[in-house]
Amino acid sequence: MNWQQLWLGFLLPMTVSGRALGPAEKEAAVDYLLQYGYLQKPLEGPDDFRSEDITEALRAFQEASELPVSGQLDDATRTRMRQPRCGLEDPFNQKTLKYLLLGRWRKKHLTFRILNLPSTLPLHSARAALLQAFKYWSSVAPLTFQEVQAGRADIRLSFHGRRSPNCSNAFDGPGRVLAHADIPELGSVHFDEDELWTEGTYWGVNLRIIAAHELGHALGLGHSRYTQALMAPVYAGYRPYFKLHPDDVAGIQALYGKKSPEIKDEEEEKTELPTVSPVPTEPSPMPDPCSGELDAVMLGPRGKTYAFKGDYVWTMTDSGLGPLFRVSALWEGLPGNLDAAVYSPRTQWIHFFKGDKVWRYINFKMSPGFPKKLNRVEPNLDAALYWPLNQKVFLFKGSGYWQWDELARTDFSRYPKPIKGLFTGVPDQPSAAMSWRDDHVYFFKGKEYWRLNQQLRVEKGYPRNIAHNWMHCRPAAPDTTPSDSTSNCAFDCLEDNGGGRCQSSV
Ligand SMILES: [Ca+2]
Ligand SMILES: [Ca+2]
Ligand SMILES: [Zn+2]
Ligand SMILES: [Zn+2]
Repeated sequence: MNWQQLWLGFLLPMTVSGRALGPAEKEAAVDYLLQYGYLQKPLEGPDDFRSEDITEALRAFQEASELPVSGQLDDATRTRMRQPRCGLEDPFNQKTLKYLLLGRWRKKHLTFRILNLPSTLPLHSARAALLQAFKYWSSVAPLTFQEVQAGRADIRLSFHGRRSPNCSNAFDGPGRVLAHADIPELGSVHFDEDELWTEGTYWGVNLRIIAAHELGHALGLGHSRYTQALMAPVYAGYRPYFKLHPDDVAGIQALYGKKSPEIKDEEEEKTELPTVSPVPTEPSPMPDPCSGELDAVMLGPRGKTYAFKGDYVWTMTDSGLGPLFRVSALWEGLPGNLDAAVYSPRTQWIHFFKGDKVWRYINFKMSPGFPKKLNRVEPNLDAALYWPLNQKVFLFKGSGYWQWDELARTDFSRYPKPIKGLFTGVPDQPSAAMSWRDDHVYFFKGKEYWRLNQQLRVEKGYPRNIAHNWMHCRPAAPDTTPSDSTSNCAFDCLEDNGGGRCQSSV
């Protein structure tokens, strides 16, 4: 019996939300734990894993990822394993739980060479992003970096794909592993050429932040257990005002010392950088979350808020937006450009609507028999929401709504009813709607959103700006929307905390 069979044998009774996990999912999880150093193949004896070892590895991964430590392959764990990340292992510093040092250069003046650039960015933007990545480190440690155009360089940056003559470690296509790097004094920094590398936008993967992370490895830092640190293994998404975390600074200074003030001035002059320009705004199927316009929003399982636009979906958290995923990468078999999405905590079902079809998923798995034809309500819905007070799903189209009991045969003959008869002050043809974890119902249309009170009336001060309050996009000019002191952030809830710490703040 090989280790995979053993793993299946031991853990087959393990279920998530009442359903058994497929063998492929378990295998993928074991592969992940192996690949990133949470699980080691035994050096001698039978080539298999004991279930205790796998449980222990899952616990270590959950602890490092700040997830509930269950030792089970639960949904939160599997979702985290799907997130894009660095290709290096996570042998965290078990003693201090902070930065980990892997090695150091015996000199502080290093040369670097950019061997090629990604095709997804204008050359000057890509170069500027890479140069800025060096600057994060040289501004806090007494390091200088000098670019060379030819010949040997200490640090060599390049983009390669699934195969490369210069790398034994193939990349894996779009998503998952984004980049990897060698520790000192080797100096290779590799980026996956199949990623959508971007700058100045929430689209794709931010080249500057990932380059800074990989340079951290090239300079001798391992992964940090602070999920907000640059050196955290999982990509936390684009952050417009990105800065090094104190743990990143402490790590690099432990290797190379602190930067003295006079070196700082000299170095800043030398490496004066062009301003990093955002990607050109040519027509693209990639949505810009800052445009504010959405196809659908959903408060999903475990309090995660999803926003859908075109072929893409992203999560919205208290600290900003998660990375953009293709809809079909999360929910296999689901098309983009959805009409509406709604999750029901009563049934655990997620329903997606598009045209005259409806799809049902439990977490990320499509239920048998779906998609089905939508034949008792009109096609091309505008929006959908679950209302916890009566545990019904509401479907919206034009100026009307249907109220649907998922577990009973609903008589739709008296529907649609006028939206305005139940939801006072809400616009017709909403783009999206949801009940959120602050117990308020929200409607979205165009660039604006409305919040309703417990009597389902629009509250004073609405509509407000979606991009500003939900997407954390800063307007170029001071925002004149009436707001109180807490209105800048719609997300006072930490992710995955079960909703217990929610505060209403929009
Ligand atoms: Ca990849
Ligand atoms: Ca819609
Ligand atoms: Zn890394
Ligand atoms: Zn490589």
